[in-house]
Amino acid sequence: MEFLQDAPQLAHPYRRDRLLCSLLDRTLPMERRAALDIDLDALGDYAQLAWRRLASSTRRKPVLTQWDAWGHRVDRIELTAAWQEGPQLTTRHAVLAAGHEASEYARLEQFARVYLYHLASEFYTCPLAMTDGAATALKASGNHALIERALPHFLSRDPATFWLSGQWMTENAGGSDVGRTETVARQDSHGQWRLYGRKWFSSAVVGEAALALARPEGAGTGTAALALFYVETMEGERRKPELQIDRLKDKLGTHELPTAEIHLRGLPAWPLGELAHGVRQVAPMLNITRSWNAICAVASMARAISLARDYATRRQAFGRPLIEQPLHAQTLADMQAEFEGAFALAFEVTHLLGRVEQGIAAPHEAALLRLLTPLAKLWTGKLAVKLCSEALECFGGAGYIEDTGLPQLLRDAQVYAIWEGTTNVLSLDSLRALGGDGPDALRQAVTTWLSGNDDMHAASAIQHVLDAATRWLNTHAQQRNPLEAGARGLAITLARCA
Ligand code: MFK
Ligand code: FAD
Repeated sequence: MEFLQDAPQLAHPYRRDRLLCSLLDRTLPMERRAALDIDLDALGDYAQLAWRRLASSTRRKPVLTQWDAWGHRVDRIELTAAWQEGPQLTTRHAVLAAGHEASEYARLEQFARVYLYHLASEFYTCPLAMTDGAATALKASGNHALIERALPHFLSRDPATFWLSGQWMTENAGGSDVGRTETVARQDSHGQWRLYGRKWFSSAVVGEAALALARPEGAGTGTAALALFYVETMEGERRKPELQIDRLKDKLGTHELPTAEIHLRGLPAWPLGELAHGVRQVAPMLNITRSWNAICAVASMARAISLARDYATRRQAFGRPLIEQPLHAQTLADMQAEFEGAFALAFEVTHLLGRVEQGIAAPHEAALLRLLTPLAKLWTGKLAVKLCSEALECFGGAGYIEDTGLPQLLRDAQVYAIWEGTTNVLSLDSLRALGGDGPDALRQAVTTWLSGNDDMHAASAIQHVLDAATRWLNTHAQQRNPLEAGARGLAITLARCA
């Protein structure tokens, strides 16, 4: 009989995830832990089902139809099955709404759901992240009319009323440097603001709303002159004619996610707050989507390692299963160690976020959250690519073959480091955060951690890194160029240390 290799099987992503289960067991009060179990179990089941479905599916890209047979502009997008199931699953298991409950654990519990749902969702988590960010930015704006209008949709637990929001920032002239935004906001004769311009990347183009940066007509140049607007995209069942989808991007990965180039031709818009400092107003959104990015990057690592570990028990080489080859086992162990550090950091951010949002965090925890958010995003983004690449190699040639479903892991992982602020931009953002109480906050966190921990060796190593970082920051405080040139090295060091 000819030899046939067993395919890797996906262990239950929730019940077999030692890290997630032990984090939740030791952090959550018993009743909350028990209540959460049902959703996590169901999302884990869905993830397993989606992995099996991957093997038999054919079409993996959304399709845009711009015109109907009679010449009407329709801009209709057909979505993949997972995307069509997205609103049902999200609302049934409160993937988004749970994060806005009044509990310090709300964010941790929400992100446990996100972690399990992400890969099965085929990056439906991308617009979910932006919707969560929009809800958070709206709350921070204190704009009661918009809060009453949009939040019941964004946080809905009913698919019939659930809305997605986009985040329209990037333009041709600048994605990192949004101060170069060319989109103009102009008031019509009725005093209604309308947006005119082109947004170069819009990932939730099927959403019902968006937050968009635009320059009020006559305002000056640069970042501070930008305003932040809320827009709606649909008129009943039809897309508003003032929003045109030019085309869907042909991307390296995230194929199921419809990322579009769009034109705004007078789309009605409402300012969230003052008609300036739009980036300051959108910052709460950025920090939320960056937390999602970190958790989703960690979810990609978990998937890659889980499959590689399983395969190592099924594949034989040189007379024994790969898992019994010392060097292969060591390779997997090294991957696991890096993954566990990233997991701990990303989930620490979500726990801090919950405490800060509920107003129960100590001041040093708020400063710590501000610093750890970019660090977690930038470090997990890079690590996901490295670990997914390593995991593919664990399958040998099979890891390079499309219909194993494995190459997609690597292609998709590449996006984590690019969107929501590239590694460099986030390294510079960490400098922004370090300019405040960042170093002291880290130091205080270490002291607090030490009081419940007797690992003196780790503590002194961390203190040593913090001392070196503080000395370096002080030395270069007045020299912007060397400070920026070293920002990535500093950020990665601090992230690993954290
Ligand atoms: C599946 C995983 C889920 C992920 C989904 C993601 C979907 C993808 C969607 C996108 O990619 S959306 C586009 C994301 N774009 C970016 O992230 C932009 C990247 N560029 C930056 O982050 C720049 O640093 C930034 C545009 C924010 C600012 O650059 P500037 O022009 O140099 O502005 P400036 O003057 O430094 O900052 C303006 C204000 O914002 C300042 O406050 P003040 O007005 O009070 O002085 C800053 O302190 C504040 N700020 C900036 N970043 C902040 C922040 N405040 C809090 N937190 C931050 N992170
Ligand atoms: P640039 O800003 O031109 O950056 C080019 C390079 O220069 C990068 O390596 C960057 O790190 C580096 N760089 C820039 N400034 C500095 C500096 N000061 N110091 C050192 N290095 C620097 N955007 C949205 O608004 N909404 C969306 O829905 C959305 N969806 C996306 C979906 C996908 C799949 C992708 C790939 C992108 C999406 N984006 C979206 C855009 C994304 O946020 C931007 O591509 C990203 O912020 C980078 O901007 P840019 O492409 O203009 O690159």
